[in-house]
Amino acid sequence: MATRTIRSEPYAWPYNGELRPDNTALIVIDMQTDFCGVGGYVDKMGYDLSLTRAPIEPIKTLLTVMRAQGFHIIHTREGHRPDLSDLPANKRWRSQQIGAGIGDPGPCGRILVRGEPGWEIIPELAPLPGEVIIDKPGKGSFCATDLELILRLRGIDNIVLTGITTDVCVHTTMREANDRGFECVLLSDCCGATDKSNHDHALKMIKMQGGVFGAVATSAALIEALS
Ligand code: C5J
Repeated sequence: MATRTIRSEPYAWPYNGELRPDNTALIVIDMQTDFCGVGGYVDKMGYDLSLTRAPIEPIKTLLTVMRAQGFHIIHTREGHRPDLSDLPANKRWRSQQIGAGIGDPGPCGRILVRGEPGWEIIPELAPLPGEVIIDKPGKGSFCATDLELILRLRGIDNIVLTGITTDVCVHTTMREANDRGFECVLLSDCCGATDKSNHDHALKMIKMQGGVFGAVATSAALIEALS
């Protein structure tokens, strides 16, 4: 079968040209009200929601294309158990310092707590029945989850990373995946950070050293390659 790659930096991804629906997963990270909705965690911290909402439409378009072609689709949600038994004390303390205490009541229910309205994935990007959802207590999607097991059982080698925030949960997940041998690409227009400069620098970091964590592309480049 012919090889297929996409236009990306600093190399054409994936490195071996083996881009297929059966060995490639799209991961949509933390597109929850708490990170991009009015009254959620990021809003309470006082950040500009337009930055974390920017990837919504590009991800929606990409989901339509990749779902139609049968790619694996995986969603993640950051959040804690209602009794907060999986919430490190320092994480809680730090969130309180910025006025958005994890576990405290807010306009969208208790902040970053599983089952609360703010913790839900936004309706525009709601998972379809059968799509995998990973609930994670931390930034990385591999920490204290069964994500790696699911990827290995499905024979997935390549991961397309999207979601929020570029510099925190998306970057941590990309680093974890890269260390486990997965071939990763981050789609720049399908990610957003609470700070534009952090977003830009997070992309720059990936491209160092020949692609130290993988590659960076746009959703247009991926869609073009899949057409
Ligand atoms: C953060 C995330 N920033 N999804 N979480 O706390 O990036």
